[in-house]
Amino acid sequence: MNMKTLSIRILFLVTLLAPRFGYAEANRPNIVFLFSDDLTTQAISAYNYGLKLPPTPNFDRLARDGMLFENSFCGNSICTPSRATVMTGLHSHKNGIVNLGGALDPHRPSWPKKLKQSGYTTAVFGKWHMKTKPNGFDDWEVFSGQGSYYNPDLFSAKGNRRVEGHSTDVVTDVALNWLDNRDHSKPFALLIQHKAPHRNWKPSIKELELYRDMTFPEPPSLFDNYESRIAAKNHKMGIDEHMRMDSDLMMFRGDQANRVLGRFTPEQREAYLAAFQEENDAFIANPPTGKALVRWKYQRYMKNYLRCVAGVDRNVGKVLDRLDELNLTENTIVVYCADQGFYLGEHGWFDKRWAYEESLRMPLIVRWPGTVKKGSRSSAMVQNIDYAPTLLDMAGVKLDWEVHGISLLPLLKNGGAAPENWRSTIYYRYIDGGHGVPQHSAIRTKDFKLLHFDQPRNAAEEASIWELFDLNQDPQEMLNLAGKRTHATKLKSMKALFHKTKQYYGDSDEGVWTNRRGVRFADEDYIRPPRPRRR
Ligand code: SGN
Ligand code: CA
Repeated sequence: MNMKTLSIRILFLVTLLAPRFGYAEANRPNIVFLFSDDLTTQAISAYNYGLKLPPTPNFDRLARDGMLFENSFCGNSICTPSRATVMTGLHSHKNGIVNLGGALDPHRPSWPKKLKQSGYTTAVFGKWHMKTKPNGFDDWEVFSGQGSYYNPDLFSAKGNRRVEGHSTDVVTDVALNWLDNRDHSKPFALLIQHKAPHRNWKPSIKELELYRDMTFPEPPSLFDNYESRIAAKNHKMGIDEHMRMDSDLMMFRGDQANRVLGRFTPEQREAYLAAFQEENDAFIANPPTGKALVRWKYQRYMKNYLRCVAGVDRNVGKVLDRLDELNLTENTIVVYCADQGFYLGEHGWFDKRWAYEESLRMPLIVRWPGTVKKGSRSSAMVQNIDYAPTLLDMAGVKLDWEVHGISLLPLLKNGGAAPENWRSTIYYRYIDGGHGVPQHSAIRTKDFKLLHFDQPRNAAEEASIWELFDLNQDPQEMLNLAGKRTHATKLKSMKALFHKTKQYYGDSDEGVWTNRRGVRFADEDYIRPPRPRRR
């Protein structure tokens, strides 16, 4: 046998036996999936919207070392539905969760489940929010529902416990502890899912002093009058009318603090009261009214929201540092994203839900040393339906169920450039109905957006069920062009594209969209079984 034949035989043997001894596993990339709640692209300095908001050094560090997706969107801008899409690769009308109250079918395929089946060790910590127990994970410890900012209760297969501290720190620490003690013979997928910066914005005490003397720039549409956008007039998510002074803004009178800070330890409460005392006293002594009050609320909102973001950013840094220390950086894919975007005062709003830009966008940054070009940016249209096929593709695992999404691996390998015939339209559908946001579907292309409100709530809405925006001319979406003669041809072609896209994804205006209550699973499938339904 010559040397060449010998080495081929050895190689063959190694390939055959390696999986049994775990060698091949060592080369499969690990995955750290960092997910936060309601953390919007405007708040991430790497997205660079020129808003002069504080820098986010650790998100920026990820972007510098990886790829940032500039045109990343969700398919339904609300928590549970978006999370179900991330897990399954399917839009809401096909994944079983159409609104906030939905529960994930534990028997459905998902990317973590598939990774586990293929030899990964998998774990999820923090905000899960899909009611049923996380399935497809070796370990999980999650909140039930929204979870608490302070001293959260964590539920696991072993029961539940309360952990003292701020939820962002607690979740990171629990996750990093798992990382240290995991099954080292396998590649891992670790999902670290933060509650912050979800309402009611309660930053960690570590961040309470940040931005104290700063005045944030106001978005030009803070005092939007919704002219030409009839449905938006009936919103219930205004900073002026719907944001609560006590529980949302920490502006306490009387004994309100005791109720709002009910879960806090005496020390945490003391730190909170001290941090807001002076400003609150000044407010009570001379309460602003009208527009001045909206401005005051906007500033307080921004400070607390951005302090929560700073806490997530700090914890992202902690995770990246730990990967460095453990020598895992080179062979670990880090994905950062959030479940949807959010309004930071644009249109006078907080919250999300609308197919308008700020809540339609979804931050997405991917680092994979050696594969993803450092500091690259992709302008391709990507959506949360793409995550499941992408993550499996990156791990070399075959997808074995039908998804709506497409793997982003070719883009990741190619500096962000999309293959020919990449999608040029994304599809959106929202039905939850909370915060006065009516059911609507939408499509977005690079240059235009079309919204369709299919459940008008009054005659005025009935007369204005289509909204068309020119995203280049009007990036803030202030002028609905649907009724304009100048745009009649554009409206027609966008409507045709809308129907085609809806059909392409197998959606229709009937059926599952009216089944808001979803399927009821066995009691033991739930983190906490729901109360029996009234007849
Ligand atoms: C809570 C919030 C709402 C928010 C939903 C959905 N109210 O109900 O403002 O829209 O969650 O958020 S709160 O006063 O209880 O915070 S989601 O991120 O879970 O979709
Ligand atoms: Ca959310």
